[in-house]
Amino acid sequence: MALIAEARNLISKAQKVVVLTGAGISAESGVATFRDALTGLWRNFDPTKLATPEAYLRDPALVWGWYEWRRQLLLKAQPNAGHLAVARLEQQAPSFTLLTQNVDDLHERAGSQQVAHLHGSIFHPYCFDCGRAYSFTAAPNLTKEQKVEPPHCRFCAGLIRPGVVWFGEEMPVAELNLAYAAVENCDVFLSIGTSGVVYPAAGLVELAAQQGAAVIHLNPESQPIRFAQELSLVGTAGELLPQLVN
Ligand code: BJW
Ligand code: ZN
Repeated sequence: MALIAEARNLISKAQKVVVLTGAGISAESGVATFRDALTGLWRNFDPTKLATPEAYLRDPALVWGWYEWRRQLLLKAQPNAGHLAVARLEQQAPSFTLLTQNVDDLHERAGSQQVAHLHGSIFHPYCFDCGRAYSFTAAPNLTKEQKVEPPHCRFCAGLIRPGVVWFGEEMPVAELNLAYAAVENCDVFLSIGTSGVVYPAAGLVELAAQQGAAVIHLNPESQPIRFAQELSLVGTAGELLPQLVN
């Protein structure tokens, strides 16, 4: 059986489906993937070096400017056929959990009802000191590599920070628990557009395979096969997902 037909068959028979998405699902919406950003407009900066609490405290205006610029791009981006297919799958599967590593809101805008954001949201900044949420007022209007002074908290004057999970920071407990519970007894685990290098999210694939789920990767780069029931579909999310979901 062709791999795509095999994957369709596994998904249509599954009682419980878990989907894990990474930056690749938003690539066809014009959003640079995390590691592709190394060659993008902020090419003079390594994203893995900007996405840490230490980097932010060292140069808040640089890091806040990077997030403001990305927020500006996201406000103009639209969900693509991949996000739409994931939203349809949520309606079709008897039990469904969507876990995303993405800090964008394109799944929600495509119609997904329940989205667990493992790495937080670029649209929900909060105070570094007291933890209170901060509300944006207007969309930024930035050119590339522009520093922007971050706002301060109106309650305690602390520095406002992006609402994302940086390297060395703990993932939100509720989302992580939901992820582990969903993976524990799923039949199919669909991993879409992620390089699978960032933990603990990357470890969910192994957990799913170890408890007997079929693992399906969807990525333009062929993924190594490590488990008995593991398929690697090579192609983009926007091309392949509509073929997997009616
Ligand atoms: C397409 C496509 C198309 C292209 N269609 N596909 C165990 C082992 C080793 C290290 C660790 C470990 N446990 C923890 C660590 C340390 C660290 C880590 O994992 N480091 C590794 C890099 C080595 N992890 C952490 O620090 C985590 N925290 C933690 O563990 O805390 C423990 C703790 C406990 C108690 C107290 C305190 C702490 C936190 C990790 C947070 C990650 N955050 C980021 C930044 C978010 C904010 C932002 O966006 O700026 O999240 S990093 C970045 O990577 C971002 C992403 O969500 C994440 C994953 O990237 P993703 O989505 O896979 O994107 P890319 O770009 O890597 O890949 C894109 C893929 O798409 C590619 O495969 C393309 O081929 C594909 N693609 N076009 C489909 N059209
Ligand atoms: Zn505060």
